[in-house]
Amino acid sequence: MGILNLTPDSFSDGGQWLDPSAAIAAAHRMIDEGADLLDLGAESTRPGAAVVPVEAELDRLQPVLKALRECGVPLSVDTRKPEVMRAVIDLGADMINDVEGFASVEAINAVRPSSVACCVMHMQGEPQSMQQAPVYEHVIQDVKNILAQRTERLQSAGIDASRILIDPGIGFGKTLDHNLSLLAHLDELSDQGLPVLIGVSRKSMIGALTGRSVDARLAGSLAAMLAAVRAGARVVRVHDVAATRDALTVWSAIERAA
Ligand code: HH2
Repeated sequence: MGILNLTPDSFSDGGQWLDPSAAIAAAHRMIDEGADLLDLGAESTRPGAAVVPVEAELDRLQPVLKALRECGVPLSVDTRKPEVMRAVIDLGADMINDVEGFASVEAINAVRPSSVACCVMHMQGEPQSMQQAPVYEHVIQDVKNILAQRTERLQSAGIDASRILIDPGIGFGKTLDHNLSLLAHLDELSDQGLPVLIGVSRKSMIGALTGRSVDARLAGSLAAMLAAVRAGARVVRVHDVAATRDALTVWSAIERAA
């Protein structure tokens, strides 16, 4: 899953794709490099990020979504606002990626009448404050329980399990140790065997482990990505599609020979 942030302030690629024609070109480049789907986001959720009004979020998304409708890969939209969900579904989005994990009835109602896939992500707290003091009794069990509650509510609302992915939300209200435990135990996150999506690309946990700045975290991101795939991740959300594709090609050839 290639990341396309249509934002001025995303932590690693903020401002690069604000111009729709640059964003559309970047999307085609990621598809050429082997992306199987794209995730379009118009509001940064990095720690401390400002909330973007609905109109501004839609103004950023609409031209890019319209231009990419026929691009040949499914389009996910990373949003936590029900109004934005409804509008992008009307524009042909294939998946809604909600970092609030469809916590609100409004979010559930926004996806219910459609056939879009739903990525249910776990976040403790709010982006403005989530990294201040995240606390869990037992991080894997706690995240698993919240994800199970959320996915059960979606299913009770009539959304089939085949439409649902889960994501432990690396860096969303988690310390380095929480992130590492979750990455090592991805296979334990769902009793139903729901597919796991993981986003670790260039994140601060890579910086904490390697001491590298955001623009020098590719090697660390690839290592985390492969570890996540080995632990059961089915979709990896990444900025560097070509390098990720190469790493996966080599790693899976070795796995097949084992
Ligand atoms: N991470 C980010 C945003 N959305 N969605 C899912 N499902 N999983 C993630 O791990 C995830 C996500 C944060 O990364 P990025 O989009 O690169 O930055 P920003 O939030 O600053 O735009």
